[in-house]
Amino acid sequence: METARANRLWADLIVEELVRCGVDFFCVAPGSRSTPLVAALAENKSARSLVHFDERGTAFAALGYARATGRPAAWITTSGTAVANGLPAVVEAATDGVPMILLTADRPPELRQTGANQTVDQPDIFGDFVRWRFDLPAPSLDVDPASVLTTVDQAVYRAERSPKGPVHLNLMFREPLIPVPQDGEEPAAGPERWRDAAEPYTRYATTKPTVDEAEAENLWERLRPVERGIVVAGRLTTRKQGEAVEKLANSLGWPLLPDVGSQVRLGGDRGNAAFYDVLLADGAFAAAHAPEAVLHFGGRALSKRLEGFVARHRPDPYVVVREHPFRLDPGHLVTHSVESDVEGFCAALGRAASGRPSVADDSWSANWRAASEKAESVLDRVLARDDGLDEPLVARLVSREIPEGHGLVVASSMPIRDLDAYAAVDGAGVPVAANRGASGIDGTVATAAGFARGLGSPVTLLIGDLALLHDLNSLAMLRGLPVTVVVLNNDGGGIFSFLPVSGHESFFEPFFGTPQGVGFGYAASMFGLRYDGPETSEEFISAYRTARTGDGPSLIEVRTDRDENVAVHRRLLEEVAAGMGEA
Ligand SMILES: Cc1ncc(C[n+]2csc(CCOP(=O)(O)OP(=O)(O)O)c2C)c(N)n1
Ligand SMILES: [Mg+2]
Repeated sequence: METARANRLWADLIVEELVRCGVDFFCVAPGSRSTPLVAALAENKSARSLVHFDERGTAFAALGYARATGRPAAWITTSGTAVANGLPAVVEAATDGVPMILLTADRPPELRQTGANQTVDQPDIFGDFVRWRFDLPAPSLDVDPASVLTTVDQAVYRAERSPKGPVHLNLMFREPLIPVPQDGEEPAAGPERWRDAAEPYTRYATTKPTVDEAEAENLWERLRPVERGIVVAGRLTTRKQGEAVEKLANSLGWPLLPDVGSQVRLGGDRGNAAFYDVLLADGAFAAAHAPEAVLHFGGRALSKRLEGFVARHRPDPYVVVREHPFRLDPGHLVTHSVESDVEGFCAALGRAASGRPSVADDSWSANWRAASEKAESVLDRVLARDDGLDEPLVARLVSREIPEGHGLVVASSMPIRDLDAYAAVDGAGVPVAANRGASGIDGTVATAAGFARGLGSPVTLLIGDLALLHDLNSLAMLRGLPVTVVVLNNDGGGIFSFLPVSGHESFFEPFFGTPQGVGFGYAASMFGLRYDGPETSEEFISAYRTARTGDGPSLIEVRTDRDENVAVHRRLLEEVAAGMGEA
């Protein structure tokens, strides 16, 4: 009975200490070895949970939750392959700096490497994708319970401090896993000073990487003589960060190129060069707008054209500012790398610049802005020409129709590229989440479920058919959540039709196009989602408006054709280039 009591005590300590540290959302899949943790969770009044049968989905839900709140969620699993199913989300979280607490139940040492059931070598299973890992001993009433608390405190700190990311606690439990309730028996208790408080046992002071004022001054010395610089807002985690970058760009007089993940691409400042990706497809524009310098904030920007454009012109200085120490320089072009919190850096550079103002060429940023506005008006004109639906149009309609206060999750592949390139600037400035650390097409529905739980508001998910099939079972997580899934069903991997391999007719279709010939109406009814299949933009707007006002989940399926999609994209870029020529 001692063992069962110790299991319960340690599980209670772990769950309660996580809650005290601000980690009060738990993503759970059923299993036996994790019983003590789940029992503790179920009885903790401040803890909330999301329960789903697939650990890959619960891990991505934890990721989506952290993307919405900036705080880690805890992921609870049983032992064995259940743990391995967390790897895709852990890879994404590690690559994109998203905090997460992984609590994996395990068998005790005497059962490891013995052929015992559902027992695998799991303490180091996530390798270097976790910021910290710790293999706790099996619970025992002989071990100081404070050691459990300090371990949890350290785990949360390591997940949340820079570089943020996943942290793994492997938790062994010996049977019996849970005490049989006994009348009048006192539960085993934690340390006294902890029991009497509501605080974590060890409080960690929060830290942020900040830039030294002298460094900011030096940097400004290098940037000040630049007449033609650009500011790139890559993937940022909050709208406040995006706005700080916008403000800095405006005060420098440099145009801002906002990536879809910058939190200011949608509903951002009208002065931004929001259509830079479309503009850079125009050879004449790109040749006439070579930047001398680049100031890049946050994660990688999505646009391949921007990457190529910058690589061709080799700007110097090329400054990268992000909140982690890792290299962000696939083209090996960066001259200055700054690890700093984004808002702090913008303020410091703004201060440095206020004494010695920028010499930026006014017509330079005015040109970018005017060209971007012109590009958008051409796009509107071309897209309005026929009333059928195509993929760029759906991305544009979603960006215009999504209401303030909602959230948007975008899948990898064409949906995020279309939103990046074609989203309207006059829509709502909603938070945008996308798994672009490792750019997987997996776990996207689950990410949207976690994002909706974290925001506590309705979410739209824009996704391709293969990405939706890949995570189909996560539709079960949407029950009761106001999530609208907009699926662009082009019957396969539409992105591959843009690549040179599409010219290889002998093997392209079976190995890359991979048509599945499915419709999502049956999936919608299987998982209890409202379903619509609009064919015109008017029908789409009406279906979307109905869906987004509902309390529950909906699925809107738009059927498109992969070859036609390539033609539509080509036509749009040609018309914009022609329109720019006229201007
Ligand atoms: C987990 C994972 N497997 C494979 C890929 C490679 N991949 C990138 S896009 C894509 C096709 C996606 O198809 P769909 O979701 O229908 O979007 P579309 O390309 O049609 O816009 C694939 C397989 C990936 N990024 N992630
Ligand atoms: Mg597709």
